[in-house]
Amino acid sequence: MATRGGGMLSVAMTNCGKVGWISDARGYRYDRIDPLTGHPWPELPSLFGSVAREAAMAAGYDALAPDACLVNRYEPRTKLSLHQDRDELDLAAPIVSVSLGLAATFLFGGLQRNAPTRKVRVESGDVVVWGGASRLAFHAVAPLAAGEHRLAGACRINLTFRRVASPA
Ligand SMILES: O=C(O)CCC(=O)C(=O)O
Ligand SMILES: [Mn+2]
Repeated sequence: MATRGGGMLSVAMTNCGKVGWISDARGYRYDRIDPLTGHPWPELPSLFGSVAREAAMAAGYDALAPDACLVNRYEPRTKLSLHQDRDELDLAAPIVSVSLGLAATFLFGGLQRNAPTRKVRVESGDVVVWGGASRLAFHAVAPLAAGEHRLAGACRINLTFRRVASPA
């Protein structure tokens, strides 16, 4: 995806669910339409919904009913800069993040951009959940180390489940 500044995000992204997170020359936002196809995003598979719901509950939050799943694909050397997930209208719902494929270093900071970050190694199958007081915490992914994963090959796939719609 492109950025407002005319660059490209190094991490490849797509979505499933009612809305998807997109970035282009106009900036970033959630949209019901995939700009690449002109069609709505594929439905969020019910198994994905169960994983998100159960992970949120296991982490002590209310059951999450995700309406968006951002799919990130990292190749070696790609990274995600420090940011907050704050484009969702429902900030009461946690974020559920599932890691697959190559391991990565997830950096989890505080509510201020300059707060120190904690390094968390995330391996295939690991799930990170943040919400409540940490919902707007800054976070990042360090440049991916080269490697070969038995199932995913030379890449890491991350799924983040989000509740975007405003609470009823
Ligand atoms: O890849 C990850 O572990 C985090 C992804 C993320 O923060 C995002 O998509 O907003
Ligand atoms: Mn994020």
